[in-house]
Order: sequence, then structure tokens, then C-alpha cells
Amino acid sequence: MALIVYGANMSPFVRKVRVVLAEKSLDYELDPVNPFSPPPEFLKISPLKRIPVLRDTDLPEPNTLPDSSVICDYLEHKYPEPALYPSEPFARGRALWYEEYADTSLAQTIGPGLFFERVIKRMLRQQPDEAICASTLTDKIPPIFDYLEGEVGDREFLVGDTFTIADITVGTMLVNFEHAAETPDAGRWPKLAAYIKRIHERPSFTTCIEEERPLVARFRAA
Ligand SMILES: N[C@@H](CCC(=O)N[C@@H](CS)C(=O)NCC(=O)O)C(=O)O
Repeated sequence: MALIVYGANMSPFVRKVRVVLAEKSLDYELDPVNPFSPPPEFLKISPLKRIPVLRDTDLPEPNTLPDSSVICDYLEHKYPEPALYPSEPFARGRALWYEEYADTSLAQTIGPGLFFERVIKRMLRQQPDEAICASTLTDKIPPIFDYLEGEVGDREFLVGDTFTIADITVGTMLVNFEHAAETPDAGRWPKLAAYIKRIHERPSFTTCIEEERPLVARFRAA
């Protein structure tokens, strides 16, 4: 297989890359790496010790790229169809902004504030700290969802009239929100809730979500 993704399927950043690969109908191998106890040689290809890393075996070594944003940009340039980034400069800038917002604000809120507590801690046979989850849901999530509700508005997609990296990145972070047994409150954020449901119904997302759900369910129930 020419393309190898190193990482774990429940990482939102790994999923972001997998959704891009699926949307572009590219075959790849997912080579499991636990970023919290990576094999020593992993540090050579990921000096920040993070997943994902992509290897393109079509190329001579060094043929690896760390970081989901770098990887998705590379895939877009090497496999331009279907385009997942707008070509018009300002629209492209907007898409990159939503990608950045999701990679930082959403990831840093949902990751440690919910997903780590309710899923990863269970895997480590520890009890979730529900006080952390409650404060995340009460204090940290609402301003983010208020912002996204306004940005989605009555649009089908975040930027222009096609599915882009903006939708992929916001969508993947919200999968982890759902893995942590939460969904955006449709009474308070109706546009965001409907938008996320639509994005998660795309086959590129459902393939990942269906693969991950049994594992999440096993640990959430433990
Ligand atoms: N900016 C990176 C972030 C990747 C990231 O934070 N991955 C997490 C897993 S979801 C990780 O590897 N964490 C391990 C660590 O930070 O030590 C990207 O977009 O790929």
C-alpha cells in the first residue's frame, strides 16, 4: 500500500486524515500507534510524539509527514480530485481558519474536558471526573457552539457550497464529543446540530464512526 497512516482510530486528527483519504477514494493502511507509549523509532518521524503521521512509499525516504493539517494539504496537492479546499483565495482562507479553530479550540475543549475523562480514563481503568465534564459542558462548550451556530447559519457547508476541510475538521472533533456521550443540544443550537448530523452521515465519516463505536461502547460501559 503506497500510503500508510500511523495512529489510532479514535484520534480526531487521525480521523481527519482518514476522512480526506476516503473522500478522495484513496487506499491506505492504518498502522496502529499509541501516542502515549509509542515505539522508540516513532519519535524519528514524529518529533512532537503525536499522531497522525503519513508515509508515502511512492517516494524515497524520508517519506513521512507529521501533523494532520500538513498531511491533508499534501494529499490535496498530490490528489486534487475531488477538491477539499476552496480555490478562491478568501474562501480558502476561511476554510483554513475553521480548520485551525477546530484543531485548537474544539480539540482542546472536547479532548481533555470530555473525551479523556469519559473514554480514555475508562480504558486506563480510572473513573471519569464528572466535575470536569460538567464544567466543560456548562462553561466552555456554549461559547464555541454559539459561534459555530452563527457561522453555519442556513448554509449546508461552512464555506461556499461544497464540502471542505472546514467541515471535515469541525466534524471530526464533534465525533469525539459524541463518543463522550454528548450531542449538540438541538433546542439551543438547532443549525449546528442539524449540520453535524448531515456531516456525520457522509460515508467517509460513517465508516470511521462505525469502526470506532464498538470500542468506545465497550469502555464507556465498563
Ligand atoms: N497538530 C497535531 C495534533 C495531533 C495530536 O494532538 N494528536 C494527539 C492524539 S489525538 C496526540 O498524538 N497526543 C499525544 C501527545 O500529545 O503526546 C495534528 O494536527 O496532527
